[in-house]
Amino acid sequence: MIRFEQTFMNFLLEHQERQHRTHHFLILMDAMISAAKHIQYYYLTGALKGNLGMAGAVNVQGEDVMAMDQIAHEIAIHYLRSCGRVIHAVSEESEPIIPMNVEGGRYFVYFDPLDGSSNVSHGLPVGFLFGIAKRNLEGPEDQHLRAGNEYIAAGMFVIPTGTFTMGLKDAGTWRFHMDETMNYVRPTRILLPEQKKTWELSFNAANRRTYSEKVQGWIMENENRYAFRYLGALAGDFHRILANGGMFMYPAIVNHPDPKKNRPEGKLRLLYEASVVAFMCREAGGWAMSEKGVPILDIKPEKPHQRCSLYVGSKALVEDIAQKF
Ligand code: FDP
Repeated sequence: MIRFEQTFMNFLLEHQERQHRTHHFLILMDAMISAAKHIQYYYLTGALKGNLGMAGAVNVQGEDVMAMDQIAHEIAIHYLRSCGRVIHAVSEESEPIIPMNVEGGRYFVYFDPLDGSSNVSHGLPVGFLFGIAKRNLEGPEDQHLRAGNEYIAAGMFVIPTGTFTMGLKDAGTWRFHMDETMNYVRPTRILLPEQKKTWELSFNAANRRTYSEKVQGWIMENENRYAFRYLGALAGDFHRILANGGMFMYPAIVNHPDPKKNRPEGKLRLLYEASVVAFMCREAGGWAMSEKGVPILDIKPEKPHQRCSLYVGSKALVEDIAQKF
């Protein structure tokens, strides 16, 4: 007997029909899925074919080699543009906002096509993260940079592991796995576990002395209570937090011995990193704050590549550290 699993597309079709929605969002998500599969294919085969390298590198045939993040960007742009549903895209790999179907599109897409770049040369997991907001269909449209609480969906592909997690506004966070035919299947609803037994902390421990004294103090008081895990790719690290509970954090760097290396605004990008995980976290029953004491989802972006500090995960932990800010 063949055992069939529900596919992502079928799951989404049911969701849209239940909510009496159009099929435009399905067309957009079909483009996202195609892009993710194509990026995964390159990631798995690129090194063998001599296609991966640092920007500006040259392969053994003397041809220019594109960096994997540039390849991933071009793939994502191709599919998003050709689906016809995107007004503007913001990519981590492009300084300017990228106009697409400005007149007829319905969605704004903010994405990082290859997050966790230090893992690329090891073939270890990287992420493709995205947030989606919808055009104001009733009135004039002047806002194309949206706060996370205006997203309709946000998600992340972990590449090449083959998992895909997506939060849908007021409809939960769901995880899918890639099957042998490269279909994302088996929707599983994710809720952060209440039980502290499995909770983990995830941050770059090498940076801890560069954090504010308050944050360092909280770490000292709490670090022995939880397991510690850090992969160095937000999608992979946050994947674990969603399943096990706990907190991922990338605090502001304010005490670096070389003051030029301080990052008082934080390192991660609001539109396509922090807001994306914060959205999925909210839909899974969790919470996310910045060190300025503002919920991540309430931060209104002023520029496309704005940075912020990030504390995301189980509500009790995020609220606890937020009392120190
Ligand atoms: P990277 O710079 O290696 O692309 O914002 C990107 C990010 O990776 C996240 O994916 C990751 O969580 C973090 O930065 C890793 O930064 P550190 O190396 O400073 O820990």
